[in-house]
Amino acid sequence: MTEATPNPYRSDFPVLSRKVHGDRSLVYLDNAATSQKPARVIDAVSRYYRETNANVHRGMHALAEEATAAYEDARRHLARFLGAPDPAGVIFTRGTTESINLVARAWAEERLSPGDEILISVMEHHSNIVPWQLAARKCGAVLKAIPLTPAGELDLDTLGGLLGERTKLLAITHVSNALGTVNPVSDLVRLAKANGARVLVDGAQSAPHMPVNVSELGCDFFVCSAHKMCGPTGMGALVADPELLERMPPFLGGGEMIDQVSIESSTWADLPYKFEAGTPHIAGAIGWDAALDYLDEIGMETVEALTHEVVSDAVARLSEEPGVTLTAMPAHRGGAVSFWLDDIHPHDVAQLVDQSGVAIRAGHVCCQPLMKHLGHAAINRASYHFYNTPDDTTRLIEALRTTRKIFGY
Ligand code: 7TS
Repeated sequence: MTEATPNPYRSDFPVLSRKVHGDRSLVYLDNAATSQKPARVIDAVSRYYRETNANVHRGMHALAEEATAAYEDARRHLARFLGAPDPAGVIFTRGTTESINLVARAWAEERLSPGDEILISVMEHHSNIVPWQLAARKCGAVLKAIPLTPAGELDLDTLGGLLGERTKLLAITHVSNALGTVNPVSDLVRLAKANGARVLVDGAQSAPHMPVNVSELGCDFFVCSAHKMCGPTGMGALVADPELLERMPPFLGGGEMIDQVSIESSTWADLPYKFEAGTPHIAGAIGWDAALDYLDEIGMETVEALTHEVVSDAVARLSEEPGVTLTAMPAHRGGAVSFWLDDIHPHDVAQLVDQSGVAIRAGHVCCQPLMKHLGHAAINRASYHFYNTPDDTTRLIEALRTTRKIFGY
């Protein structure tokens, strides 16, 4: 059993000190769904509504100017955080899902012809599958998927047959939300680009846990969500080369995204506003900025090292635990560890574990094609962040043992 290790960041998160089901102290292992928020992010959002609240980019008064400055500071900050050279290429969206839909609609549907191919993988979240199916249906493109090895990694031996001259887009997750696998995206970007394909990297599960530099990755589109990065929900981004975005039509029409409007036609605003129709999630941007400040102070190398440490310990102990079968053993793993407990239904497991105060996820975790590959309808998933500790895993394991007893194992 691992000794309790003090984690200096845990106390920054108010919710982590609460109890559930009476007197059970909360163990939060559902960070892949959404991370918890440190007090300073909650305070930044609250301060914005208390002291500043105004619409951006249109007001001619003090509050509107302050709100606009704070909103644009957040954009510049995210560009720096992700290594994007130009904030004009940072489009604020509602999250990863909306960002991918934006690219599917404004790039894929516009650029692809019948027979062109979009390559994804079997481990993708539905958000990185369904938008491409919708786009493919409209433009006649074909969707193909890289299969997986038994360890839960991309089967790179198949790439020779899948990545060809018809491949116009590779849309791939950086880190799997279900298996935890960290994919070799730099190598994949190089290979895809050598074949003349564009690349979208789904960074929903990488940006929260590791240093990401989109310029070094070399991808055309990078997408992520604030709420998995200690920031607010309803907030995310698409990061792309402004030159590429310039050549794409708008995704949504409305206020903010126009230059001139007549009854007959309209012209578009400059980037990034062309893709930000309507009043944006101003508090979301401000909260995200505070979250990025927090992550900057800790350092993403430290975030990655802490996550790696707590997850490696969890993998080692869960692998030895009677009745537990891990779904994957990738060589490189992010924050997620998924498993089955004997043949107990994952929903029963999650519900019983919750009675002990331990929050994990059960189900297909928005990865039904992956479930088909695994041959199960559902999994259990414990997903960690840098503020989790080995004690959390101990509580999970105790709760799993209780669950087994209840089911007569
Ligand atoms: N891509 C990946 C890899 C994800 O993990 C998620 C969310 C998304 C896309 C969609 O992000 P959103 O912010 O637009 O919803 N993943 C999960 C999860 O694993 N459990 O709940 C949400």
